[in-house]
Amino acid sequence: MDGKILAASAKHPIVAGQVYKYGTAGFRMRADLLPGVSFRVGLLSGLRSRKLNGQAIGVMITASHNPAADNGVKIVDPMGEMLEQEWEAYATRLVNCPSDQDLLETYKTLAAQLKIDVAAPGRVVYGRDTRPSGHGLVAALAAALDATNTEHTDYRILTTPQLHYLTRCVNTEGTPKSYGQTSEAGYYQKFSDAFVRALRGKKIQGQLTVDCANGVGGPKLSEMLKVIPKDATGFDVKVVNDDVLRPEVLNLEASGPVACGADFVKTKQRAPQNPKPVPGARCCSFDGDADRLIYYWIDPDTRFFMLDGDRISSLAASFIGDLVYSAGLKDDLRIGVVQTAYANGASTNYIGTHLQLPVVCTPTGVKHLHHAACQFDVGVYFEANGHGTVVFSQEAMRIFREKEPQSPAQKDALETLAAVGDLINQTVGDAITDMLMVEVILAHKGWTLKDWAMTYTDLPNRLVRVEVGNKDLFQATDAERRLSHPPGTQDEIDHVVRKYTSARSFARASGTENACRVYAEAATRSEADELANKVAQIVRQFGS
Ligand code: G16
Repeated sequence: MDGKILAASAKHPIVAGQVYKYGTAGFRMRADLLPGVSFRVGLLSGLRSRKLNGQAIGVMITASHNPAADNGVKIVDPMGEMLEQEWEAYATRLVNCPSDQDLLETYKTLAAQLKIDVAAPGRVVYGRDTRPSGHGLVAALAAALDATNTEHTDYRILTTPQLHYLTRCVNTEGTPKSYGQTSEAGYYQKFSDAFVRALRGKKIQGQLTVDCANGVGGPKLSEMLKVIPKDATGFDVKVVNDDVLRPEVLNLEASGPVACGADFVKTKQRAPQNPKPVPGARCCSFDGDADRLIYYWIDPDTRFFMLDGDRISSLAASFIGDLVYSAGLKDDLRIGVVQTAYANGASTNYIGTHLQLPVVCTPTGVKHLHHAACQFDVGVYFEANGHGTVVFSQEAMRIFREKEPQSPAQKDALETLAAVGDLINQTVGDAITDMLMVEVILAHKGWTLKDWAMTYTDLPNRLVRVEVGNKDLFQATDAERRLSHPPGTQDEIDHVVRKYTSARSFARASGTENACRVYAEAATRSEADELANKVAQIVRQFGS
């Protein structure tokens, strides 16, 4: 096997002088820097599978919200969760080996250290988004799997959440924990069935326009819509920005006539301009790999209004909380909400004070939020950027199915909860299933987006991306709410923040882009903008 690994590695080298790091969502950078990374991730995922007794490991090739020229490689654990954190360090170590020989030795050392039999059976499943560079990266990955005799299945073009779904299905098929059929068709069927059940005969009102960021979500949503019965649900969807044949338009970020996608909408606080949004129409945007969702509408009076991840989170928490109460389970199940520092202060306040639910704050990255959410029986987690889901414990799902109802209202609540639990992708945030969940909740409540928006008033906020010489100088602490490095930066930020009323601001290095992010909120729009710009200026100064 050694000779095979050496020969294959020589064909898929890393780029000398480049430092690679497993970041917020795996390795993510310019696609031409990645073939060697993809090869080495193949080696690592084979090891991970063998360590876990041959369970399948998932690998997704995507750069999600990043520009079309980027790509990324990330590893998915057997139940569809993100790779265990300890293994991120092994991945970083393997990927940075300077030579093929060094790589082989590190591979063998890791195997010995972790007591892994490299000759045992291993299995990896993988998929990619629509980026043209995905082809070559998949070939590099497969070369590593062949060289190490690891069984592998190429599921080709998928959304990221579909790959997470398939990974869990492969590992649970034929067991009592079976998550669904191991196929793309199985994904559509499972969530479409749950959608119909969760609606419980209610009809969705009005058309929904879905901007798919010209990414993989476009064709996949269209497939889903073929399976959802339109007459029974009233679900009328207009799919826009679903051009996956021109890679250059993939979640185009620069403001301009074709800018689109959830990241654009969230950061620029504007609707995509193409097609021109119809005032009053219900709209939402996905990102490039369909794991983020943002709702919005153009109000004839107040113009653009956005309902982001915080809003989705509070909507889901209030709906599920009410159902749990109606089902008579208030004292049996712990519901909690997980957010990051980017959550609008008004949402945290609403969830804690009005919904009376515990709120936990974690660093950015689904891996952190998911883990914290699993500590509850029902854990609602969303990042403000629209990435998130609701996780139900096995016990909660069992109670929904098996509890003997004491009244028709309890029966209704229990059946709705069971259906909602099936509707929400349990493996990771999923724009398609999250969207179906939001539509179900709005239909149950009989709400328009305006009704939903009335639940609380957001503090004006601004998110800024700041290019710096070396983003790694910026190290955060306290769930990323403060900077420990470079020394002095946080003092300056605190000093500026103190000048504003009800203000909050923080800066952190992005784990997916070569930049820092600055978030600010304050009592007025102009103050939030001004504060964000001032903090961005501090970051520029310390980062140069
Ligand atoms: C990824 C992660 C998200 C994170 C986002 C931005 O999303 O999965 O959890 O919020 O990156 O992270 P950062 O601020 O560190 O760049 P996606 O949709 O790009 O895969």
